[in-house]
Amino acid sequence: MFRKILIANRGEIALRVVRACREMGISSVAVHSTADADAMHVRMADEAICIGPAPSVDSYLSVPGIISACEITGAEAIHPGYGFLSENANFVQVVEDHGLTFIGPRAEHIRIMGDKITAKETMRNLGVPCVPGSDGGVPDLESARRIAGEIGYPVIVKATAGGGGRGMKLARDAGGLETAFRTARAEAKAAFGNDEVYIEKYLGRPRHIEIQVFGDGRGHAVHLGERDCSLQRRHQKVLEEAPGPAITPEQRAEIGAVCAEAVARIGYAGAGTIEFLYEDGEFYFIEMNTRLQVEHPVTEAIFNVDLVREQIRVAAGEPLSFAQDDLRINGHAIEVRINAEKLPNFAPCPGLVNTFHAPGGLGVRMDSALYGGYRIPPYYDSLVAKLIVHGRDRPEALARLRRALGELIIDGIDTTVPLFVDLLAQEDIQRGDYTIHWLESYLARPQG
Ligand code: MV4
Repeated sequence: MFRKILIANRGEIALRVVRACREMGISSVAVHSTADADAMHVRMADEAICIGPAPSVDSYLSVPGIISACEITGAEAIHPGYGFLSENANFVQVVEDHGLTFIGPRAEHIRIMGDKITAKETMRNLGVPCVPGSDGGVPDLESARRIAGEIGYPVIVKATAGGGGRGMKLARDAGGLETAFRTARAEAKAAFGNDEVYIEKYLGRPRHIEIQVFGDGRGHAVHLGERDCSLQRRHQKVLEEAPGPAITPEQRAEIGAVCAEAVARIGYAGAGTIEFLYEDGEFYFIEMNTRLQVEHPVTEAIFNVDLVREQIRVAAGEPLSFAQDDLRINGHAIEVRINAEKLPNFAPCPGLVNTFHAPGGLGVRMDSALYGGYRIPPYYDSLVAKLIVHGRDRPEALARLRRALGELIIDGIDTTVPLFVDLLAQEDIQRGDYTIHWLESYLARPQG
């Protein structure tokens, strides 16, 4: 096992990794920008090292800075958290070239899943059900017309280098295809330097369901069910829950087995998420994320596992500490993402936190790097806390979430907490009856 791990991240996820390291008897190294000298992850880690100025490109994204920090501190492995360098195949290569261990999948698997056409082709060949569409890239408008005609309108044109909602254009009918195709290509070229696009049948009212998988890197893998992450605004998740309110145990077992088998066959190492659109009882693969996700705690809650501990074990060459048959769902979990943002426009709202009081009690987990007197810097993501509740069933989890939100105090800045109080009063939310469009349409309503 590693003696020392460097955490190439900040905020609540850096703290999450520090906690796993401490429980495993592993020493932790925080890295930080000059703007984060007072950050909680710096205080909580065993050691901390400044790697550059405030802008992420000069600090949390600085490959030389992070590699140097490992050499100075003697860290043997790097946990990337999410975002930043977590899905950068070139970074993984550099880490390995320096004799260090990346806590995550191999560079090859990150590269495959980072190119959405290659990801889809790989998954289809592994037996994972995909959205009907072009098999591969669409080189010109003529091919686009032929393919769209075959699969039927509406269709969506997506950038292979995109993902997470970036670089997508909808064509409702044949008349809209030329504009969708041309603008998707132009935007992809400008944003990613790669104008390759593909076409899919557009699904009108799906849910976003993602399957948590875990591979040991030696051809064995398990799944940990699904999360329903349909409640999103501008492709940012707002609330996630597990299990998915619309998914039956039979569907879970079936799609879960397909996903575990797929990642086992490619020899995948560590945590991964296979994203699907789910409509009328069917799953359609869209993308795979090769990192630990923000919303991993809802899965940890219902399966009673520590996913970061498992990532570290697998990276150190140890086996997973559970088999598929050991994994049983216990109850229901919900996470809300508390952002330093001012409603109703979600404008970023950094600044001084005067008072911070985290809720507690049975079934309540608060992952946050906030503290009273902390000044939230304006340079980074606005996520400041994740409140995760766990109950015996969904109604109990909802009641616990309402209760916990009432205990939470964050004074001095605006947050998205009032939105969650409002959402909990909505019948659709209470019934679990929502698609990927529910939240945006709720926010567009006069009273919402
Ligand atoms: C789609 C789709 C409908 N049909 N693909 C957006 C993010 C990216 N991961 C995939 N996205 C979508 N792909 C087909 N064929 C609708 C979306 C989509 C969406 C997906 C998940 C969660 C929220 C969303 C909001 C708008 C559009």
